[in-house]
Amino acid sequence: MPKSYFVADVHLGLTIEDPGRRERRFADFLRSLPGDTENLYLLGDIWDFWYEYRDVVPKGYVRVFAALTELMDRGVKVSFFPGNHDVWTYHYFEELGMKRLEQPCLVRIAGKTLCIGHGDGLGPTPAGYRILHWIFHNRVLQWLFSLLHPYIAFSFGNGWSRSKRNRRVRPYQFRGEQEGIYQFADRFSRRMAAAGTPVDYFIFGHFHADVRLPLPAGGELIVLKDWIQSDAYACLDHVTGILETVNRPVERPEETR
Ligand SMILES: [Mn+2]
Repeated sequence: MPKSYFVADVHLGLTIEDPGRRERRFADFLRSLPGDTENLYLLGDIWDFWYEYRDVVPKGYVRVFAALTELMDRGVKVSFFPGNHDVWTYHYFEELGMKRLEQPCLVRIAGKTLCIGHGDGLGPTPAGYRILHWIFHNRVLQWLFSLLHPYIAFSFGNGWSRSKRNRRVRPYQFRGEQEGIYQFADRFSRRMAAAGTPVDYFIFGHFHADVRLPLPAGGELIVLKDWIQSDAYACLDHVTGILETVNRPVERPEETR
């Protein structure tokens, strides 16, 4: 039975918990995808900080790239969205064979309509975030950043990401209907339903929360958990049309002893 998988926020390279173990967990997940997998959607922030130059890419993540290319060689279609931590991908992922998508993206799989993306900046968003988003996506600033020596660029990028993580002591509390992403999905689903093409599933990452909320106009908002303390993904069965979300907390080494 053909299937599509969705995953977000692995934050490869982030130096909390055990980054090496996180990479292995993710590579194991990719390798474990069944033979009838048709699509894999990477919903952003798979890398905690990705910055590529025209001819140079960051070192590391070899197991993940090997597993991804193995999947594509097997015929699985792999698509990715840039998240807010891995905005700066230009050609490399496409060179590997992955398809770049921009959010919010409508896809139709097995008779179901899905609206997918990373989820940052959709719906009402604080002004500070919009400014940061503009800075990150500005071509001139990106070009200026590319003139920095990688030693400086990566100290800056990794430092930014770590400071952002350290400021957040407790996991993010998803505010349900108050959340901009919910309001986006609510409005979008009403418009689509009125046009006669209702959305069945909205699937996003970014919030590091495990969420499934029914929408008033029909359909469901799904937010995927991150990979920092769990293995989390969603799977759409093409035959039944059912979307299953999995969130498996990682066993701590002291718990296995
Ligand atoms: Mn994010």
